[in-house]
Amino acid sequence: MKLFAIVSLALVIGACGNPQQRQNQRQADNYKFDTGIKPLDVSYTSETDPILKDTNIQIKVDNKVVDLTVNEQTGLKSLDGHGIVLSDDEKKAISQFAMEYANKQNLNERSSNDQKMVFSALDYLSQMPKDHAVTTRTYNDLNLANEGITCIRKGTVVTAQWNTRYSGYVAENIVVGTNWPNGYGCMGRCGSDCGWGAPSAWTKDCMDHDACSYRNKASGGASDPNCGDEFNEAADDWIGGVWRGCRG
Ligand SMILES: [Ca+2]
Ligand SMILES: [Ca+2]
Repeated sequence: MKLFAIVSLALVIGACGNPQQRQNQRQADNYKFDTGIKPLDVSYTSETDPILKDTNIQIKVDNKVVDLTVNEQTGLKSLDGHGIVLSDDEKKAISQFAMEYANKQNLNERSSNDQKMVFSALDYLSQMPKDHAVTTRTYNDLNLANEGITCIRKGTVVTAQWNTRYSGYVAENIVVGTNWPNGYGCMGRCGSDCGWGAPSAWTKDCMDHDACSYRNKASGGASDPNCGDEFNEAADDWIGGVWRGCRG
């Protein structure tokens, strides 16, 4: 009888603790990118807390590290690049890794949010403006410049707004989804050009960034000092826009 009581108590304690549910879910993968000079290692780890619904993603290229925290309900919470600047080869390596990852995971609309976030984070970093330093930013506070995640729909007219080194405010009315030349197809889509079919987000901050970087490149301006801030403000859109339902 006493033994039965002890066994029962142990079962009850075991059920309450339920280590299966509380354990963080970890994923990781890596890739070697051949630059022709020395190979670059790219990797990611992600760890999801099933209670808080927070996922910490760490992306490494060579010895450079970017940390992101994403919440299943609120989207991108923070992005910390520890002040790194990515070279063209490093961005190419991250872009290749994003493709490898998407192929391996068979990324599609029905993929998990975690998988979409890892892919979008890699895709975002691969499009970093030249000489742009990735610093620490949080995405909980919205202001006039960072409009959070505002969905836009293909075929509608949106007023893109941005600033440059010389001009405090520039605005232009643009039809969402219109194709501009030199890699600017699908205006308003988060990501370069029209992508290749992976789920994409279409948002206001991504339109602002597209328009800023197209107009500045077209006029010979550098992308970072003019559009680095628009790029920062589009991070939450790029990474969380798909699961917010901003499908264009
Ligand atoms: Ca935003
Ligand atoms: Ca700007």
